Amino acid sequence: MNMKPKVRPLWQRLLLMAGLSMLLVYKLLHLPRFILPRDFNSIVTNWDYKMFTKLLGSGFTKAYIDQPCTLRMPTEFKPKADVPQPHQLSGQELQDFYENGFIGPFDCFSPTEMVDFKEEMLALEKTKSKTYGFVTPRDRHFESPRLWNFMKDSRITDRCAQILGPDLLCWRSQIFYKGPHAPAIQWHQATTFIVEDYQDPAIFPPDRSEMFQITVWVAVDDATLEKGCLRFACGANDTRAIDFSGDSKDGFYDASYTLDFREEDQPIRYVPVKSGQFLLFTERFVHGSGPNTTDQYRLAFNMRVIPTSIPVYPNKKYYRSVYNGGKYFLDQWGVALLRGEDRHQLSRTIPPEALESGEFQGVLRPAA
Ligand SMILES: O=C(O)CCC(=O)C(=O)O
Ligand SMILES: [Fe+2]
Repeated sequence: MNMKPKVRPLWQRLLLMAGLSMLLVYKLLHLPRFILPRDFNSIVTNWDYKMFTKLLGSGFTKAYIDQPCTLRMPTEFKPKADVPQPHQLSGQELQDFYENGFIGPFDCFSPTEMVDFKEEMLALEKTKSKTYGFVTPRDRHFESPRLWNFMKDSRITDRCAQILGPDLLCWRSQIFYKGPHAPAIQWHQATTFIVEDYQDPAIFPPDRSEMFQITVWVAVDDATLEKGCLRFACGANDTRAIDFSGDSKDGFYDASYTLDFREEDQPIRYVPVKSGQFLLFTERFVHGSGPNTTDQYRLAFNMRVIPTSIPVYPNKKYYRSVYNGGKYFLDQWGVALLRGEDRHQLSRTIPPEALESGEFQGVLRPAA
């Protein structure tokens, strides 16, 4: 399903509601799914009852932004991996991550290192992706060994390991170019990334109430308040609904909606990040970034990090993106091992040599 369109005419909504109600009955009665076309099968399999009732109850004007879940707080804040002392997170930092949704900024690369990397990123962002065949900011680490080397820097990955465990994958990266006077990035959140096509999640954590993913966000330029640095709604980790009947002026790239969320309900933290520093945050918390009110652009990149025990896009050939419009075929996509060892081998994987050279060399496939 595509979340992009505005609310449809009443007759179409009635038809959609009838169709979705049938799928709900199908799910309730546990009828055999294999006879259903793939799209319907995916909805019956992957949608929670809450997702059905939100969309049906609102007359097709509201939906959960992603697969709904609430974070379970750990009973103690202990690191899940041993790392060298300079990269160690304190118990307080671990607790802050769970409570506020982010930690940092941490110093990492020098502004000088960022200077000509910036030129490479800007050029890459404008060219067609060899992986997907069109211009997209996604997954350009497959083509840029320098970007890949920054991503797997131990100052970053050791910190992630203390939250997620020692063996880590990156399943997606993205370049974030925010042009001069670009608008805010709408308040948003994501859990398993079913948000892309509302059929299949991208990632399949065994327990959604755990902390199963980290976003690493690296500032290539200074991300000041004026240039639209990131902002976080501290504590807002339960999955919200979006209302797509309104006429939201803000957006998240190609998507337009209003999140069921009020800024005054929790502290909002604006987090300026200097060139070469990074933040760790969790996409499940409500976050966004302010407008760029300056004449200069703001450049950053992010990556999504998970433990190797989580499968990504199993049996999925392509997905359609709401946010970065387009049909993303996955035959040249794979996860990339950032740290440790991948003992599980659950997902298609880009061979390390390909990441080092930036040349596509096929994708390693999990055993059937
Ligand atoms: O760079 C931004 O402004 C937004 C980044 C973001 O939302 C993300 O990395 O998940
Ligand atoms: Fe985000």
